[in-house]
Amino acid sequence: MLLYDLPAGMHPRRVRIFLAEKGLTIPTRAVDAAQGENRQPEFLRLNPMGRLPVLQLDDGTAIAESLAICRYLETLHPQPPLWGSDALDAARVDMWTRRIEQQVSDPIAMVFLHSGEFYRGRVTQVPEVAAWARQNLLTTLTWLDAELADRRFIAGPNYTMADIVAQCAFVLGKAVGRRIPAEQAHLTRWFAEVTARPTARA
Ligand SMILES: N[C@@H](CCC(=O)N[C@@H](CS)C(=O)NCC(=O)O)C(=O)O
Repeated sequence: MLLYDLPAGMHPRRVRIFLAEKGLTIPTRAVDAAQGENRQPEFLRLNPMGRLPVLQLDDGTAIAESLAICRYLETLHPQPPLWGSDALDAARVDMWTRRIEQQVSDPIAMVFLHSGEFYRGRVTQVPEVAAWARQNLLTTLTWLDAELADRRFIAGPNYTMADIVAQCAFVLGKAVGRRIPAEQAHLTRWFAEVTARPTARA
């Protein structure tokens, strides 16, 4: 296997943390997106979307999409479970992973895409989209803070894929000026705990 990585990217970071939590090491190749390496024909053959991460299997098969890569690795290496340990648990993790991706991670990515320096000249940036996402996130964070009032992690008592997606989003959130407000005590407590894990800087 070979993992095509973008060290500064939010989505590739999900996979690196996932691997570290599993205690797995996979040969990794950093792709130079700043120089457009991910838009070259060789990379587009792996992922026509030109995005990272991509996991290439030994037979050449390429799996793109960070969640699909983690799901695949979870099936191969179920311990320690990061996607639930029975059907109900797995459904809860799926439910929360999807919610976090749609409500938190995608809007933070939108702020970055539509206002960040990296994407200037690479995509059509619409500042209003960034402003809308930035504003909308305030409501979302209030909701998530209340959700975390009575449980330790996003999907329940255990650290899961949903936490990984959320922590990676908030790391990017800090960089784009959408930090967790200090008064959101539950979310702040959760973020301090997940970012103190030895795997957080993988
Ligand atoms: N939904 C995809 C999103 C992948 C994505 O947007 N990756 C970004 C880095 S975080 C990327 O490759 N950006 C480089 C570019 O668009 O040129 C996933 O979960 O893997």
